[in-house]
Order: sequence, then structure tokens, then C-alpha cells
Amino acid sequence: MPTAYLEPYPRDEDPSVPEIMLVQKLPIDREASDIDGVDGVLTYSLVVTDAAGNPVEKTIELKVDDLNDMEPVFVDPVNETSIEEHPDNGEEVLQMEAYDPDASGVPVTYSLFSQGVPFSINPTTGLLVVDQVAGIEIDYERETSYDIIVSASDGLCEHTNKCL
Ligand SMILES: [Ca+2]
Ligand SMILES: [Ca+2]
Repeated sequence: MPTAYLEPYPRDEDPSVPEIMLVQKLPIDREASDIDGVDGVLTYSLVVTDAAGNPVEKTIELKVDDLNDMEPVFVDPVNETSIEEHPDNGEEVLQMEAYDPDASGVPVTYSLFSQGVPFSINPTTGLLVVDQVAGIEIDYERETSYDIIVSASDGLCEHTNKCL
């Protein structure tokens, strides 16, 4: 039994006018399981009965379009790894992975929230690599660990996670 998101509007005007209006009864969320499970198409049967009791049935399909209203989610909230000091620029450090829970699958773009760290991230693939510039080389005697905040954006909402 599908959720009754719509209900007939109680009409108190001229009841002889053959017009029925359906109004929203509950919030409609494209990502709700019972809406997502039917690809966003809600189907209702509307039965109208005349004074003699003769019914006529009409099927109504309501297509729920997706809005980009959910922020991206990282598969792992925290990632940890280790590298040796004095690495080459471009050395792979971590593969970040985030997805957008919106039904239409908005692409995720990665960026580094942390500034001044000797790393960079591929905005499309989420691969974190070594990216040293003069003065911030990775040297155990200088720095033994880095906290790096990575951001994933769907163009509207951002979510961050932490790499150690
Ligand atoms: Ca959505
Ligand atoms: Ca989104």
C-alpha cells in the first residue's frame, strides 16, 4: 500500500461541478524509499462514484522530480595512512571516495579544505597525492603527521572528512 501523499481536497463549493482536486497531505521526498523504489513515479487510483453508486476509476501517475537537496557523503569519515619522508611529488597517498545520495546522482567534486599542506587532490577522482613546494617538504624531522580535511561538493552542498 503506497503512502497517501495526496488526498482529495474537501470541496465545499458547488458539488455538481465535476472537478476533483488533489492536494499534498505529507512531505514528498524523492529519496524516500517508497518513492525511490518506484523511480519517483507514484501511482494512484481515483474512484469516483455517482449518485446511483456507479464507479469510474482513473489512474493518476505523479512523477517526483529530484532536487539537489542532499549533501555528499564520504564512504569513510576518517582515513588514515602513512608515507615515508622525502617522497616524490605526485606520489599517491589516499583514494578518497564520496557519493551524492540524491536520486539523480549529482557528480561529486573534491577539494582540499586544509591550506598550506604538501598535498593536492584530483577534483574528479578524489586521489590525494604529494604536492610539495619549497618550504613545506615532507620531512619527519619537521612534521610527523598531517591532519588534512578534504571537501566533497555537489555544487550546492559540501561535506568534509578528515585524513590523518
Ligand atoms: Ca534529492
Ligand atoms: Ca546533492
